[in-house]
Amino acid sequence: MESRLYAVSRRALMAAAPVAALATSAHAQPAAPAVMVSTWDFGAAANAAGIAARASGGSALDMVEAGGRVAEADESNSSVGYGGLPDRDGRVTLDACIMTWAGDIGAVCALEDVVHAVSVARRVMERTPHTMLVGEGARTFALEQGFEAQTLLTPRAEAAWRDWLKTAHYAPRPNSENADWRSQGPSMPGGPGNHDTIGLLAIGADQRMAGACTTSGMAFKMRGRVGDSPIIGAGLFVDDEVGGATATGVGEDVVRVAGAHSVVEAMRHGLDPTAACRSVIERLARLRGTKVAGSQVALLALDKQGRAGAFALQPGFTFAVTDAAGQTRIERAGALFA
Ligand code: SD4
Repeated sequence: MESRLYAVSRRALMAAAPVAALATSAHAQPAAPAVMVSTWDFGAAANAAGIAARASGGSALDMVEAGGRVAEADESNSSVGYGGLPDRDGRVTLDACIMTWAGDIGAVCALEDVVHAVSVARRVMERTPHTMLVGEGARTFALEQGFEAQTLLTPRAEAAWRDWLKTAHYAPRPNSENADWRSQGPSMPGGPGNHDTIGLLAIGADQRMAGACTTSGMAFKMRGRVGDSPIIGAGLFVDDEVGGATATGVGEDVVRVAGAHSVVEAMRHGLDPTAACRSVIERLARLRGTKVAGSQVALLALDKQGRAGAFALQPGFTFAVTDAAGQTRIERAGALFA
């Protein structure tokens, strides 16, 4: 794997240092075992919140929830929670799921008006006899649970949607989550936001693992469309004997190969996290051939030993890896179509 290692102090991360700031402080670090990983460079701030939760006695479940909430609350992130780009009808709809070491799971799909979808997913897990609530039912449940209703469509997201309406052409662009890709302007792949999703995996101080995934889904998707992110086994899977995995990119393609579950099974059979992710990306490419030539799918894994790895269809996927001391490095995954 090609990797860029950026040393970042926990304090800087707690201040949610912009990822551009990370890029200027590059120097290689000996890699300590990771206790938290998350997708994309915006995962650095999420990991900082997770590490803070761990330091104050929180479990792996608390870590991934805390991290997911950071991304959900970040207005500048056009792909998760508040500020997320809407569906083609102009409505922001959120998908999220969460999974523990014990196989407890909860998920929400197409949740509207409630920003912390990851926390609603946790409530579904903890307070209902079910594992997944969708649409109006999810919203009603969230409000009953005391979550506040708020408008998630920001003026910026609305403007992007109105601009998109001029052509109404649906075309996911790879890697738009990355600050460095965004800064290269709209002509680059990944210019204007269309992909999204933060996937998080953590190992608690008690060595138990949990994961979460939260997204506003593909920008300008059809109303009612659900991707991989809230689907256990596709966008997220954790097996406390082995490790966990999460996915980002075109959800339709992740679901086809049960992405996260397939990665965990590959690790169970002895592959390290990078090789496990690679094996599933290669399988997707064999299955779909030229149909995935222009789209992005990226898989990220963390095993029980604290080894992190990732692999993607296209170059440009980055992920944040944090050790128990709160040191974070941003790595760039290898890619099939590099
Ligand atoms: C989805 N997998 O809704 C999400 C989108 C995503 O990076 O991850 N984009 O299909």
